[in-house]
Amino acid sequence: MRIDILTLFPGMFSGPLTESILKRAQEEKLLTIRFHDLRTFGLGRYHQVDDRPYGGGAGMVMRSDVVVAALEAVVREGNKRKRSKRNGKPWTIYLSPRGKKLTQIRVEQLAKKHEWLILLCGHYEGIDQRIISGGWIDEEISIGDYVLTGGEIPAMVLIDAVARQIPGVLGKDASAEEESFSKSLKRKREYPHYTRPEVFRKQRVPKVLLNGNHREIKEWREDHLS
Ligand code: 4FD
Repeated sequence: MRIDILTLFPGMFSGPLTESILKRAQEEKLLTIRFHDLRTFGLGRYHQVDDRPYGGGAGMVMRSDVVVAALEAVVREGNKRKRSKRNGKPWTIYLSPRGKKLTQIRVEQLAKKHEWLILLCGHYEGIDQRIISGGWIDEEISIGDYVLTGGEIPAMVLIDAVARQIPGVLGKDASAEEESFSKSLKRKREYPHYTRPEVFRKQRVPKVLLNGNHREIKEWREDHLS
């Protein structure tokens, strides 16, 4: 999967995407992430990307001409590379607190349906509405009902959730576990988990989990679903 990120703060992404599982996924070319600094497309001497809202009010709005220039440049560049591979069309997502709430179901659909995602991270009060009404955005997504200073952290959440659905990104054990966890999420029921040490601050792991009797363990878990 290829993911292009349009952001005013590409530096914010350096941490989480270059560690652990996401790092390996990129090394193994299962995942390619590219960053695009929106300021590069800004206008004039100060590379202006935002402006005052028509009709007045607080805050600033990201300019349609700047954002669309960036989106079109990213699509053009993406189409040049690796046309041989099944690149498909990009699916453009705008991260916004007004978007549709992200769920595990939607994460799984995105990973399955799209080989190429473009993520637009908004700032200020948001983006000019004509970017959305003009058809440059396929989907507006929110990671939850709260407001953050920008769409960067939501973009990272989305990337992490989608990346671990790409075949080969998680180890074999983890993906088997994933399947049942994902199912359990869907019915929102879960059994308690334990790992070493066997005794922690005087609390023991339930004895049944230590005896290796899989039928008894299965029963115990069924009896202890949340
Ligand atoms: N809950 C989320 C996404 C973005 C964001 C922004 C309008 C503010 C939270 C558009 C206002 C974008 C979320 C940037 N905060 N902040 O997914």
